[in-house]
Amino acid sequence: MHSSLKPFVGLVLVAGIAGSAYAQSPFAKPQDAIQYRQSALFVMGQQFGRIAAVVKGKRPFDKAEVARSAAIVKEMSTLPWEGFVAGTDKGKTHAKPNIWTEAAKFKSRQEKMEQEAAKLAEVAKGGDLDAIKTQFGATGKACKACHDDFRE
Ligand code: ASC
Repeated sequence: MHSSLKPFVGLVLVAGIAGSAYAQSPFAKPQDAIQYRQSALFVMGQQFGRIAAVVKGKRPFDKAEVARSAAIVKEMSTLPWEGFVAGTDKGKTHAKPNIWTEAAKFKSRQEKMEQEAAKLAEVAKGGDLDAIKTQFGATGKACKACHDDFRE
């Protein structure tokens, strides 16, 4: 290579590395990653809200309905995390920047919530409203713990 080209090749490499965390993600653009995680969390919130209404006595307890909502919450609880790609802390998002600087803590919050949601789905299949109420509380606590630290 002609020595005068070397700085340019270097620049291209640096640009490639800077963009690579994003380029390796499955999303076409940063806003898609943001929208993806928000979509999963929105569906989760809607279904969790239906269970909340039952728990608060504002909606009649239909065992099959609650079991379905809890199964959806469980499934949704696994989805948002892949949307928290590096470089998606800006834009239409409530994500706090410490999601990327305290990654281990963020991951432990995710895992806790997934575990509680999985338990809620299990309990909901059983159809015992008191047990559902208890596990609903534990799951909501896990939602809140993450929001307190990582959501604006
Ligand atoms: C919900 C919802 C949340 C959690 C959280 C629990 O219904 O949308 O984000 O519960 O408020 O504290």
